[in-house]
Amino acid sequence: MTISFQIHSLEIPLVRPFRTSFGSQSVRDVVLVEAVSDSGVSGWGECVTMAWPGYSAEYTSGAIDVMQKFLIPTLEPLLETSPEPDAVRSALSVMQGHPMAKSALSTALLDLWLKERETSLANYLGAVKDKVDCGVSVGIPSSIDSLLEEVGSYVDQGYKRIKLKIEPGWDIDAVRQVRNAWPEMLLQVDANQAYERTDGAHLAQLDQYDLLLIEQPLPEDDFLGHAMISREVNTPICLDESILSVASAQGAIEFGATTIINIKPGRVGGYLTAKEIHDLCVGQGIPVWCGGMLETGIGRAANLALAALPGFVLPGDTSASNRYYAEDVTQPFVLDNGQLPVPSKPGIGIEPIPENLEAMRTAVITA
Ligand code: OSB
Ligand code: MG
Repeated sequence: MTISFQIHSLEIPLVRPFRTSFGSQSVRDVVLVEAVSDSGVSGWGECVTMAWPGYSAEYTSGAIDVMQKFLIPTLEPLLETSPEPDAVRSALSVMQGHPMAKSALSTALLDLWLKERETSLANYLGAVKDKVDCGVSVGIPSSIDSLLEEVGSYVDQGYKRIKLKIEPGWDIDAVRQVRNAWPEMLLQVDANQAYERTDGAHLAQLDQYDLLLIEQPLPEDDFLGHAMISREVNTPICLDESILSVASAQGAIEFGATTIINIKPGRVGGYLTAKEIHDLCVGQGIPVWCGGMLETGIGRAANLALAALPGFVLPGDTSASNRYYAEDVTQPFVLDNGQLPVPSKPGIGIEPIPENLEAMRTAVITA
């Protein structure tokens, strides 16, 4: 075998705790996958799992386990030379589920493959921009005062869109206060599955605040429920957790469960499928935007390439490094006029800084 993998586990403190309807975190435990060729070149991919299965069924130690026990052995016959991206995806498709683990491995291999071809990920995917507009996702804070303070600091930094995390008990009033303070700001909310089918009338109270969208009010598998909510609420419904494949995107659109889609490469098994969902949405007139999973510079670099495709017409959760981390594992991404640059170097266009990787690392496994 000429390509081997190193699975790096890191712990990086968040600049402020991030609370959503599914839980709170103050440290990001990150897994970076490194695909090492015997000519000494490395490709990198980030595994975006959370430590616990609160956002989706995947979780970090489970992802490491499935990579080691099943996914890497499945890829082994392909690793004599740098494999074609499509071959990697079809090999991994014999194992069910675990899109985030698959995405981390396939992105590391894709980065390596693109470096050999001296092509950037942005170029490979069909990017049409060299900078992208950035939004920011605001966790559920302890009070309205701290919400207004946090939003104010992001507005001052130049973010082009604010997303508030909501849950029952922290929704209508929080939105009202932010809307009153910033009447013109692009504003949207994300419920992370915290509501029920019967909450349509409640959520319709948000219609008066001119939101871009309401993200994922109901559980992941409830397409019918989202279609029911869409009939009661005028604000567009946008699915995140429910969109796991091209087929689920197609189904959700047909069903009337969603009119805008949040694309996260980790959630759909990698950048090839993310691009296919983008292409489907462009064909159907469905606007898309790039979601985030509190990535380090490794995952962020690749997301910026994706967000530069033409269908990404809304600002994404592609915030600057300092939104999350006092120090990133890579050179930091710095906001400039509400935008981040799309990396243009070969592959994902960035690598960990060796000293930072070592300082943040809690474990490394060779697989
Ligand atoms: O639902 O979009 C989400 C973070 C972790 C898990 C799920 C979500 C989020 C965010 C933050 O909203 C996005 C980011 O800034 O990376
Ligand atoms: Mg979301």
